[in-house]
Amino acid sequence: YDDVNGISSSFDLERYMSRNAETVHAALDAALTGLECPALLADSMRYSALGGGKLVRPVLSIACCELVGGRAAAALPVACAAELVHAASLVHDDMPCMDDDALRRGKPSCHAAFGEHAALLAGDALLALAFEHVARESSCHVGAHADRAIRAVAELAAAAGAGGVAAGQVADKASECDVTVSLRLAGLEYIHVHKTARLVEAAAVCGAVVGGGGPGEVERVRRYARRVGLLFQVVDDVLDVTRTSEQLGKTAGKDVAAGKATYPRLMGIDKARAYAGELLALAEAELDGFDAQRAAPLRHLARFVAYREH
Ligand code: GRG
Repeated sequence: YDDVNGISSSFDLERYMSRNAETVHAALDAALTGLECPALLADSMRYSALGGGKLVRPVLSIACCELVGGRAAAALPVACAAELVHAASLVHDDMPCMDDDALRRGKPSCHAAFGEHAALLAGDALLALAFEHVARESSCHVGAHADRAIRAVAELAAAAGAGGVAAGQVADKASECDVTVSLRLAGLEYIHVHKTARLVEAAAVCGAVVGGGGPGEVERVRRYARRVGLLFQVVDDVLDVTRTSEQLGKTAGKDVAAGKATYPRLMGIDKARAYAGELLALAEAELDGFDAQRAAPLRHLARFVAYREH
């Protein structure tokens, strides 16, 4: 351990991510196997939920469960549920009535591959499956903590709905047509906190809850994850600018090209970078009271989000 931050320099984040992502992928695959529904619905759901996402939210659930002393296996149902909500939101986000994207993760988006009706319903069904999965998995094991599962379902539902992702998306869409909203920093922050950070936060909180974390621990996990979620977006905006100028405007970042509000646009690139640094420091500070070894994955994850180059 380096004695400044109490963090192992030998910790291998890539290995930790890929090992846990593999476990999550297998569990998601199982949850999406044997669905009793028309093949079009089952296929479009599987295509969208198993289609090569990085599985950051589920790995975060597992890391937060382990942070508070829980076993990784206890976090698997909520980890899968967080990814299912995320997948549902991406399917709907790509639809013609939203962002109208033909590509997702380098492949045809769900509506491009299966048609609009199927995509709308695949999103609906993935969202419903998220909650069914947690409820079902938590009621079928001896010694399962139903109280924790109920708290996790409430947390995830709050993050997906009117207090989270859906609200963020409505605000984002409104800002596209309303110049005054799109130019205000508070408006931009509202969009990212709700649209992106809230689900990252819920994934982390659910992990800590099912891991048996106490109220204080869960709150520190919440603040850590909210900051990392926002950090992800600030860094994304900064990278969009660097990528754009590197490529001399050849293929400008989508948001920049569309003239959307971004952190560098509203505060300048240097201040946006400084803000990212602040968010990283604040996120890491929330981990200070935890066991250094258990917190190592989360420290490395926050730094990875901050320092990634694409
Ligand atoms: C169905 C819950 C629900 C909501 C509908 C369409 C909509 C309302 C919300 C859109 C939410 C959205 C697209 C947020 C952006 C999230 C984001 C940062 C995506 C990129 O996340 P990564 O990098 O993606 O984790 P991968 O591909 O790795 O999964």
